[in-house]
Amino acid sequence: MTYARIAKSSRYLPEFAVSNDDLSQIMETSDEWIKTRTGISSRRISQQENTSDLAIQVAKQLLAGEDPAGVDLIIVATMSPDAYTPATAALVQAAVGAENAACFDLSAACSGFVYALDVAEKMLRRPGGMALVIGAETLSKLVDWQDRTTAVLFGDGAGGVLVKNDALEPHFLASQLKSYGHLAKFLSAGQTSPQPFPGPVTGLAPFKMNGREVYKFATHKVPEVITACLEEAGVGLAEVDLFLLHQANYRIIKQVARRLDLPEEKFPCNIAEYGNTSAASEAILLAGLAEEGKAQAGDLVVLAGFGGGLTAAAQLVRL
Ligand code: B82
Repeated sequence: MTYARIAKSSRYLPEFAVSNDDLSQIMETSDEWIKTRTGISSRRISQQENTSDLAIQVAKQLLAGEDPAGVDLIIVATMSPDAYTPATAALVQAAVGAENAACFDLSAACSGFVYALDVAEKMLRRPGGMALVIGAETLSKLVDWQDRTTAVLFGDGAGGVLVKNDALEPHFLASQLKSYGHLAKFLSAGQTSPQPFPGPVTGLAPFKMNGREVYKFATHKVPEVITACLEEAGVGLAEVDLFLLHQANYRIIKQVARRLDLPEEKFPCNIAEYGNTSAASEAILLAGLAEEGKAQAGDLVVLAGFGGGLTAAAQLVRL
């Protein structure tokens, strides 16, 4: 009997950085306004690359030194896929030559990476098997640059992990995947509408967010799913080394730490640099911390996502 574990993490951010001051040139906003409400200073914006291009960079880094034919599964968590079909994961498959992999995209917005990691762990039954779990977004293509309340929030990027089923002990210790469909209207992007017959194919609607409602949701539900997840594993809050939360807003992260009565130092953030990258955010954070040696093998980590759906998800993993 072997168990799945996170063997490697990686991230890829588009080159082009857009600062708050840059945004204040094209809309009525300011660095001070954005920073104090969100914690964001800058975000990366993709100019030429689509979501699959970002995901492919991550996949290539994850598979360096591995046989791509040994990959059983590729899941791309995204709310900004290249297309409705083909799946972004299929484009990743072709780029890395993972000819034996089952490939699909997973749509759970900013909870998508945690959802996908849980699905991958449960699907990856072959001893020695491998899965790529990637969160990738080009949210800039869903931004209404006339709407200063949402346009300043989002960024593009990708992060992911290589999951290997070769551990002698469990590394995925508990998970809570929650959805609250009755709250769906509070956060949407890419809304479509039925066409009159016979009508042209039309575009997607941009981001719409009821900030007050989603903020209330996040600050109440995230502590709840984290607590339930730890209870399921029989692990105490104090035993956890790091809480890697979706990077939506630094006030949410501070508030969650406060509600759990934990020091903010256990909640590392990169929202200042990259803004809200939805499904990519926890994976980008994890890979960055691993690069800096701040997340290491053996660490006990909670990953927590929350977003459109509305959804909230938490997972306890031993790195
Ligand atoms: S906000 O409503 O404008 N606000 C909180 C009252 C500012 C202090 C706001 C802002 Br600005 C940015 C993000 C949120 C927020 O609550 N985001 C989310 C909540 C739940 C799920 C996902 C998100 C997300 O933004 O991804 C509120």
